[in-house]
Amino acid sequence: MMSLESLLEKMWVDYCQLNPAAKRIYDLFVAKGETVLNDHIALRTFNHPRLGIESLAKHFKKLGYVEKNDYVFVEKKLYAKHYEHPNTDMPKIFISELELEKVSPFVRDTVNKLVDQIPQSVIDSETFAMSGRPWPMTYSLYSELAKESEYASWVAAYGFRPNHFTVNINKLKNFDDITELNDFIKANGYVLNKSGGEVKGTKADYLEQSSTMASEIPVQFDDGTHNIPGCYYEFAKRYPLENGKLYQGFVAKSADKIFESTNKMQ
Ligand code: OOG
Ligand code: NI
Repeated sequence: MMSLESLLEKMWVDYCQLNPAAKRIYDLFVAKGETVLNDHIALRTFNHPRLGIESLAKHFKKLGYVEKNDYVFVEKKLYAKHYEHPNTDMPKIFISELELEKVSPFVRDTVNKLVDQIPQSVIDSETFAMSGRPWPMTYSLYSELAKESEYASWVAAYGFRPNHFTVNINKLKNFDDITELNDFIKANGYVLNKSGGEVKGTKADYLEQSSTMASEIPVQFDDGTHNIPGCYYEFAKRYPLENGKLYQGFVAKSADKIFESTNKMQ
């Protein structure tokens, strides 16, 4: 079995290759003398019986991760859970799924047909979380899905791979304040997600978050190569609970806005 460290490293390499902008931001922190640690990594899927959250989570559970809280996103028709590792230096894993019983028959039927094409061996492989798109996809079908659910279209186009990595601000030396970090990111030419304000959450929520808007990257479809939003980079600062320990959960009303970081920029 692959070690957790090598799986996370493979996921990071896949993410950087696909999203050069995220890697450039990481390099900006390194150039400032930072050691960048990840607060969490996020994955997306559909709640199809073969593919729900558990199909991704099972690989992380084998490597020691434990299920913690769950989150509901009524309007976006999403449900999510987060997982923690006993070694608190390891990033948390946040896995969401689109609730197929709540979407239109078009999206549901399309997704069911896609899922029928995945061999079980891919789902059961220890590298499933970075295995990419296991089905054929056209840009026109991608665009139709995006009209109803940007989330559905993102998973249809990219398949299974990290949606984002998240810089743990608490472990940075040069940035204490999330707005200072945001200014640094913007000064270097990157666009932040402004939905609900650039900083999502407050100290009273024990979690402040911000994220870049995913830049468009070329994706090969069966009807040609098209630029579509890829992955984004997130920044998270955690605050201590009354017991002195840093809050480790997520904040649904903030996450709801963070999801929009892969929307097409207007
Ligand atoms: C996940 C969005 C939520 C967070 O940290 O609250 C999130 C996604 O875009 O897949 O990552
Ligand atoms: Ni996140």
